[in-house]
Amino acid sequence: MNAQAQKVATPAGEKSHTSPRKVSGAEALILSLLAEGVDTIFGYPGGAIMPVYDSLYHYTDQVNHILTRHEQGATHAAQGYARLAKKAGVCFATSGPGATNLITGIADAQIDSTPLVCITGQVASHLLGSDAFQETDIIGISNPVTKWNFQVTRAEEIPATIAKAFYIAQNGRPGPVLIDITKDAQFGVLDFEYKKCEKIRSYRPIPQLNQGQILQAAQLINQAQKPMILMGQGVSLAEAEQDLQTFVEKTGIPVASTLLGLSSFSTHHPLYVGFLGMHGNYGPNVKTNEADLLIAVGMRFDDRVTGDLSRYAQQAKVIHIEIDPAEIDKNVKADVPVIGDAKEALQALLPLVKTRAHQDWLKEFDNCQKVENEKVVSKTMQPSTPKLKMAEVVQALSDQTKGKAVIVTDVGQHQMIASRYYQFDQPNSNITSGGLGTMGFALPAAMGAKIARSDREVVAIIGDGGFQMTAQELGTLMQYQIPVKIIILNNSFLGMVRQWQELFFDKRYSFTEMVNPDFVALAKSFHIGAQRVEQRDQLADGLQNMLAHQGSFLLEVVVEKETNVFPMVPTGESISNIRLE
Ligand SMILES: Cc1ncc(C[n+]2csc(CCOP(=O)(O)OP(=O)(O)O)c2C)c(N)n1
Repeated sequence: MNAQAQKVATPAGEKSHTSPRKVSGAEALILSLLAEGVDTIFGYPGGAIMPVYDSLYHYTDQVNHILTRHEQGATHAAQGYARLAKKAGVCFATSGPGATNLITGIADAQIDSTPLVCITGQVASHLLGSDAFQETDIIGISNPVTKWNFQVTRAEEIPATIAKAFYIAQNGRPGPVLIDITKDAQFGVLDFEYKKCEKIRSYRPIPQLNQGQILQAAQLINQAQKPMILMGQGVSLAEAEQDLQTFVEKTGIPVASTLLGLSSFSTHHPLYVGFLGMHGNYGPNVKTNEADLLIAVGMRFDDRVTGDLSRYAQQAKVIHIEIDPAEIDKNVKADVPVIGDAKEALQALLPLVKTRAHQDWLKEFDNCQKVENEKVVSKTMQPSTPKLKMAEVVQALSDQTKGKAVIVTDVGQHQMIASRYYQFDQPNSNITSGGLGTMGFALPAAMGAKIARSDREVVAIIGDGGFQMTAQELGTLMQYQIPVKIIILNNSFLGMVRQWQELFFDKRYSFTEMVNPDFVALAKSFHIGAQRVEQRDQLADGLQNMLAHQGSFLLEVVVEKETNVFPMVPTGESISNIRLE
């Protein structure tokens, strides 16, 4: 298809027209975003991006701008938005500290393949390199954590640069891009015309499937006696959930999920065998080291999943279905790489694979689950003390929301517990900071997710530590009346670090105990509904109140202070040495 000139949006009250017209660089940016279908921008203004904000003032009936309380909040909100909207999240920041405050979110988006288009203002071109007020080399700083970045110094470059930015962020393996625009480029004048980018000569985002690889993969699948599917976020990014289910049901192969893969396959499905990785389920971890075939779909063999690589699945053949060729053989050697889109690959494999059932092999997973139930789950779910445990809270939430809420987790023990105990029953329901493990992610990300999908219940599950990293975003929830539900699992500790101190540092709790504010009073000061639950018999009602509440609501649940998340693969260990207690 040929690139088409896009219809040009105009400020409220003016007639629309499609022919080129003279606009400022700042207005060209807004028009370009509108041409890309952007409906929401998360951002924070400042001197070097003021012309852009001034243009935005005239377009507020066509695009929604959310003023977050910190630029990091803007990036995480844009990430949450992108994950649920299935398109790039957009954020704005000024130069210098505004731009550097974006970096954590950008790095997070890069490692978790989230499409973002970040726009930063920059000092005027003649000041570049002079240590001008609020000048920072954001191109240099963001270089290692962006899929692409570019500095615009001339107004005329803006439409084509933005078109390229969206194309790169959203195609192939998605990721963040950063466009830095000097103040003179924002003030400059150009004839505005917008053409969407549909191709870049040197970049082929979706590699073409190789039929030979597909045939080889099908052959291995048909011969395998103990095959396992390791599903990652690539399934959701390719919107291949249904294709995976069809493939699984035909081949009878058990499916395990990485942290970011969760919710792409129903946890209630009989062929779902659990969560992989350091705090994953017992069965899928140990059985990885017994399987004769691993079919990795859109996952990258992260070290949290593989444990000691030299003892990882040495006995297994590996089929790696992956869109990014750089992931092939990076950590685990693929016997058969299938480079391409997960949906296309699964569809190509489907007619070539035999209908099978792996009853004996599945029974082994059932047996592992029994061991895990006895050693871990039952102790957690039938606690011997009056103190609430995180897992009970997550289980009760799972029951009350029937596994259909969007769960946004922060980082720590609560994240692992939520991932283990929430029973996802609907795709696209899990948003977390996986690769970077960024505390402070969940509150703003939940905000963005709710804006993207107001029809879905969005529940953020956060530790008392992580909550305080971006708690100021309660102000954003208040200002824009975004009805996000927040559960703080308060153990008055940086729980996950405390767990490591207990297990590996002889209980030297060095700076992990926290004295916390009154979270309920804090939420109320932002006019957000709130309640504290301390007793088991208050939990069900507390959750019900939270879910029934019309606006945003913060439920603080005081949980056992010193509790550990098991199973656990100690760092550097083989996944076969997973500890149950
Ligand atoms: C920005 C950032 N700083 C430090 C860490 C290291 N870290 C990982 S988990 C954790 C503790 C989290 O504590 P809390 O938020 O209270 O959650 P809990 O583990 O108690 O559920 C820390 C400090 C991190 N992941 N991110």
